[in-house]
Amino acid sequence: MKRILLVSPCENDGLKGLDTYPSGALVLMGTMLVNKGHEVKIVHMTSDRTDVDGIQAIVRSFRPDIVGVTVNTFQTKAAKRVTAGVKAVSPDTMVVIGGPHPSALGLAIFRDFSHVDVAVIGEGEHAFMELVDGTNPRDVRGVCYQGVFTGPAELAHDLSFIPLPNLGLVDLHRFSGADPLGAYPSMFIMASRGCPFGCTFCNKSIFGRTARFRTPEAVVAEVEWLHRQYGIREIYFQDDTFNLNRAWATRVLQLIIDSGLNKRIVYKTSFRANRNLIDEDLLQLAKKAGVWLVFYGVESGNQAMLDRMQKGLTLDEIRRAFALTHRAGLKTIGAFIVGLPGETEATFEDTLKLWAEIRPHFIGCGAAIPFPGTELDEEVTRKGHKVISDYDEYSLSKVVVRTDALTVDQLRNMLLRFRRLFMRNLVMDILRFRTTGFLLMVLRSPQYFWYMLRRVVTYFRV
Ligand code: B12
Repeated sequence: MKRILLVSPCENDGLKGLDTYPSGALVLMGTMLVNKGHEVKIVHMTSDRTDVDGIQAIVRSFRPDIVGVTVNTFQTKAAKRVTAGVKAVSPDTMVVIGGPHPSALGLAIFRDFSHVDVAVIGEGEHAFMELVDGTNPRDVRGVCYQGVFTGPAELAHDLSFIPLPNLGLVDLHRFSGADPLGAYPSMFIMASRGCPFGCTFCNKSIFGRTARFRTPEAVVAEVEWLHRQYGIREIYFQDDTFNLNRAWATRVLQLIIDSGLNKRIVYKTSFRANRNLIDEDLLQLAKKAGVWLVFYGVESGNQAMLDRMQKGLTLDEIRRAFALTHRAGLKTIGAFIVGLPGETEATFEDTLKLWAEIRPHFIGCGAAIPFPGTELDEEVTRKGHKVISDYDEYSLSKVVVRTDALTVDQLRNMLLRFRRLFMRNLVMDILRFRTTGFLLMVLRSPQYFWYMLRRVVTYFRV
C-alpha cells in the first residue's frame, strides 16, 4: 500500500474563485488507486485555498510516496512551484506530472520542470498505475524521464476500466460547476474520448483523433451513481462531440429516459452543428432526456475564417443547428474565438452579425490562445505574432497573440465590445423571460447567485 498525493495547481493568475469541477484526471486515477488499496489525498489548490506552503505542510504530515500533478497550460506557474516545493521538503518523494501541457511538449517539458522525476505523456492512467506499482520508468510506455521518451503508449480501446468516480476524495461543495448552471451541484462526465476533427486551435495530444465510446450502460450507471451517491442534479457531458455517433448518443439518451433519470437530473452537452450530425429527432430526444442546454463551437461568423481554422463547418450548418435546437425547446451556448489568424475588423463584424442572427442564449467568447502542440501555435510562432510566449503568463483573461491586421489592444477592445453586447442582450432576455429557467435557478440557489455576480464583474477584465 502506498500513499499518493494528487494536486491540481491553481491557475496562473492566482487563487481566485472556485475550480469549476474537480479534475477528471485526478478523480479517475485517485479512484483507481483507492480501489487497489492505496491511500490517496487530492488537493485542488484553488478550491481548497491551498498555496505551496500548504502543499508542503501536507507533504510533511501525509508523507506521500508519490506526488502526481496535473498540468494544463494555464496552471504552469503553480505546477512548477508545487513540484519544486515537494522536492524541497521531501527529496525522495517521486514527482510525476501529466495532462495536456506536458503531453504536448514531451521531453521539452523538463526545460521548465526540473524537479519532476517522470512526465506521463498522453492518456495516462495505466502508466501511472505501473509507476505506483514500482515499475521502473524505463519499462513504462508513454513516459519521459531523464532525457528519455519511452515511446507512445497505446490508447485504451476498451474504456470499461473506467470506475464509478469516488467523489468522497474531494469536497464537492467547493466546486462551482461550469456556468450557466441548470441545477446545483453539477458534475461532468466524459462518455467518450477522442475527436476526429482537425481544428487548428485544439490540442489532440491526450486522446487522439479516433473517437472511442464508453458503453451507454456504463455512462448511465455513472449518471445514476452521481445522483444517488452524491446528490448531483446537473450533468455536463463534456465529450468533444456528444453527437458524433448517432446510434450511441441515441442509446445513452434513451437509457436516461427509460431509467427515469430525466426526471431527477438536468443535462447539458456539446454537440457539433454539422448537418449530418444534427436533426430534429435527436434534439427532441435530447429534450425528453432532460437536456436543457447545448454547447456549439461556432468560433467565427466568417466562412473563410472557419475554413482556415479547419473547423469543417459552414455558416449555413450553424444557422440550421441553432434554429433546430431552439425549435426543440433547448437553450444554447455559442462559443466564439476572437483573434485567430486572418481576423480583421471585417471578419469580427461578420461574427457579430452571425451572433445576432443565431441568438444563442449564452456565449463563450475568448481570445485565441496558442496552446502548445497546436497548428495555431506553429503558425503564430512562425509569424512572430505571439506577444507573450512565457506560458506562466497565459491566462483566460489575457490576449497573447495578434493577427496580421489587428493589434492586441484592438483585439482586447473587440472582446470587450462582444461581451458588453452579450450582457445587454442577456439582461433583455431575462426581462423578456427568454431565459426563465436560468433565472429561476439563480433565485433558487443563493450560492450560485453570488458566484454569478462575481463572474459578471470579472467578465469584463480582458
Ligand atoms: C472537461 C474539460 C473542461 C472542463 C473541466 C475540466 C476539469 N475539471 O477537469 C471545463 C469546462 C471547466 C474546462 C474548461 C477549460 N478548458 Co477544458 N477540457 C475539458 C476536456 C473536454 C476534458 C478534460 C477531462 O476531464 N478529460 C478526462 C480526463 C480523465 O482526462 P485528462 O484530464 O486529459 O487526463 C488524462 C491525461 O491528460 C493524463 N493526466 C492528466 N493529469 C495527470 C496527472 C498525472 C500525475 C498523470 C500521471 C497523468 C495525468 O492522464 C489522464 C487519464 O488518461 C478537455 C479536452 C479533452 N478531450 O481532453 C479540454 C481541455 C483540457 N480544455 C482545454 C481548455 C483550453 C479549456 C479552457 C481554457 C477553455 C476556455 N477557453 O474556456 C477552459 C479553462 C480551464 C482552466 N481553468 O484551466 C484544453 C487544454 C489545453 C492545454 N494545453 O492546456 C483541452 C485539452 C481542450 C483542447 N483540446 O484544447 N475544460
